Amino acid sequence: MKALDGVRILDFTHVQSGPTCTQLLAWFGADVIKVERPGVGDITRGQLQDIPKVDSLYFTMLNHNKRSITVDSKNPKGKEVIEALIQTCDVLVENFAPGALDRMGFTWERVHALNPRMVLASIKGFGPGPYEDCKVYENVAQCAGGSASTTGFDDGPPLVTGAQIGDSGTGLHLALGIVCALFQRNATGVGQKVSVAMQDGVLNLCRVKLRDQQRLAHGPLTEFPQYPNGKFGDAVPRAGNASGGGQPGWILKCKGWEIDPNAYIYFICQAPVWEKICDVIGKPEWKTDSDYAKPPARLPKLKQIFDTIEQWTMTKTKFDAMDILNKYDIPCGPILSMKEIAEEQSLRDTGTVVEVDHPTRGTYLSVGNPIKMSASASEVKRSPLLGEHTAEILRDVLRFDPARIAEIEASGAIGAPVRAAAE
Ligand code: CAO
Repeated sequence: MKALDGVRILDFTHVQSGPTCTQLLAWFGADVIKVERPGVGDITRGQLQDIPKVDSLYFTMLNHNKRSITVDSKNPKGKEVIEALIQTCDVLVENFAPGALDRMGFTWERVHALNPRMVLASIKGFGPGPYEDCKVYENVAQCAGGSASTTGFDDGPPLVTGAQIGDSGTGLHLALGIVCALFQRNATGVGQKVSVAMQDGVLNLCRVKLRDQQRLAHGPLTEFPQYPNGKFGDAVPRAGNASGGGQPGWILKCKGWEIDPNAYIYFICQAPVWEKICDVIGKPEWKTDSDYAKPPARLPKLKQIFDTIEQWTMTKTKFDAMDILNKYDIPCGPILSMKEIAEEQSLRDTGTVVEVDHPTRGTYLSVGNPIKMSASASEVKRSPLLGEHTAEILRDVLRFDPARIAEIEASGAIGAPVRAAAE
């Protein structure tokens, strides 16, 4: 049994943010029916294609464990199919541009009237306000949510991060909202609207920076590299690789850094292990020197301290440094490349990195469910081909009879279902 067995999702999502959400729900056992435009499908099927005419990794890695039905939701017969799906499903998830679902005729009032138990879950770029009508992609959300202005080095421009905090981060938030709404429905019997704006999702992940904005009113941010010699303006500056928490940290070079762009380690000068750090790096005198012994005394000298520690880390590979530092409980982390992560056996063992077989692509690597549950194991099943399950959903989920299916097919509302080559 899986946690969300019996929950059926009408998945109107596309690109990354929404599909992340519905993929998670599918991993927990929900029956996710992805609605796609006939002949076109989710635009990501054809984006960043590495193999011609084969669903891209962009698509396959965000749409595992789902079924695909092609329906033209603007065709009257297609609308009938969607309405029937709304009446059969528990949740409708969408991340269209603002107003697109309403223009299709599926306003909250209409959805609620068709199925009062349905939860309608939406992602938009912005919440109500000056930008509510804007279309938004990942990096726009990172910029508007406070991430870009606080990422990078002080003497450089704002930077976006590789982690997809705008898209995948917002999908995660939405998934939690959906599960909560379903939980509430158990008590009330009635669905509700759940909305997450990408700007809000990013800001939620940048909460510590809004913390720092308020600390700034009371003096310089002493853990930032700008302290004590640089200038602080009236907004939180970019902190380089400084730690966002109360323990100073920085990225330091390791052996081989001249040729390997990832020969680095993140090193945290955690106060409780300061004396061990001093011993490991060969500076035992710092243990008793009043200029170094206590955290406040170290704050103005962090650059010099990290430079000294780096002299030690540069004599070790990042993995050797990690082994040594861990023996002393000194918090640190190697900078792992995607190649190293892909090859890491322990991630394969836990199902966090999985090999998936696909009928037209062959085998590829994906990220499995990072949330592990003891009584709801996730198995990663390949993404559906475009319209692969159209016939089965009309027949088995909606229980339409052959005559009705023929009528819908003749209307052009569902296109031509494609079947898996290997099945
Ligand atoms: N049948 C018929 N029409 C369909 C359909 C279907 N099955 N599925 C989608 N469409 C139509 C929509 O109704 C819409 O038509 P109208 O503009 O006439 O109403 C049209 O396809 C395009 O939808 P869209 O505007 O959402 O798509 P886009 O490619 O222009 O914009 C995006 C993409 C992501 C910018 C926009 O959807 C958006 O801002 N979404 C909210 C924020 C979000 O999730 N962003 C993350 C994207 S991942 O980086």
